Amino acid sequence: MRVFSGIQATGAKTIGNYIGAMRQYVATQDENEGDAFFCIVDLHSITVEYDPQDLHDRTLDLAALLYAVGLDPDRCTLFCQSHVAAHAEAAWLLSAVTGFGQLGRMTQFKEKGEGREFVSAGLFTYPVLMAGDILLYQTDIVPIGDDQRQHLELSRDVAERFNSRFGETFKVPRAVYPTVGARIMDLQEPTKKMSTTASSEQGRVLVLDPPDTIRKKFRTAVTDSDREIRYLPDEKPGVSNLLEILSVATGSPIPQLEAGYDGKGYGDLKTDVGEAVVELFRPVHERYEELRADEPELRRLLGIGAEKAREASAPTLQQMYDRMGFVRR
Ligand code: AQP
Repeated sequence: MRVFSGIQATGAKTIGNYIGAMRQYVATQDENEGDAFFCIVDLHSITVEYDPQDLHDRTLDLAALLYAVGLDPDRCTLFCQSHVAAHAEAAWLLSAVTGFGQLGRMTQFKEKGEGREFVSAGLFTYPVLMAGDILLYQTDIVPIGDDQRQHLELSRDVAERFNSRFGETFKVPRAVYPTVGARIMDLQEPTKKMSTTASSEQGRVLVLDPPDTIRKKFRTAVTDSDREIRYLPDEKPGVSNLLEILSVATGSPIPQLEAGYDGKGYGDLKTDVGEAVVELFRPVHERYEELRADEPELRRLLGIGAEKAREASAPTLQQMYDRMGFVRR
């Protein structure tokens, strides 16, 4: 089964990115050895205001982090989007079969563009680039968080439209979401998604936050004025979010956790989640420091990944050009 997923090189990565994406990457790598492709989508990162030096450093930070959480360069392909020119080419070709109206309905475009003086054309067309990322690899499954649902639907529509206009070219990919934690919520505003860019410092927990910072953020998480520890996402979003995080960090199912808190208060839950997350990330922190210190090795590994990705994507790109009527040689 071919797996593909992309992750942006902007901002420090949150526990939401870890649960929604990275953890699934490692699981799908293990289940589909040699057939999983993960992409640091650096071209996506320029669609909003950014600093070039920051993009450069964050790209290497993210590569180190992805290896630290368990991606294995011998068993999967990790690469940077900008290293494989096919991605930019595919985006342009696919723009011919992407509707302007459909792009305008993307909620992420509306949210990220709202209230800004300058909204880049790239922010609008970003989902086309994403569709190309996925389709170039004849992908079967795309492990993502719930917030990417609409973009994945668009990728499927684009694949179908291309196939019916130019002939069967792409596999139509299917998304896979984590069973628990598909949408980790902001700790201070638990009705909103925890976000790299939109959440406040206290509202988001970073994978690389120091242990005491992690503990403090959970201790000050917003819950409600009730006392009962129950998993009711609509009525008790704060408590339910903490239970989901605890469930992922400990491996215990939510009903079992709920039962264990009979007679206990929110303070106990917050302390336990904090400790469980500190333990979850402890080995990641250690591996990250080692990997990040060796920049030449990171670049070497990304180079090998890019080579494999170029090889895997080239036949599909060639087919796209051929089917669309281009004279190539
Ligand atoms: N809160 C979340 N819960 C579960 N999954 C999440 N993801 C993001 N936030 C959550 C998943 O992480 C993957 C990579 O995301 P990305 O960094 O490429 O871009 P994003 O989705 O835009 O991430 P952020 O952190 O939310 O940044 P902002 O808010 O700036 O856009 C994706 O699979 C995503 O679903």
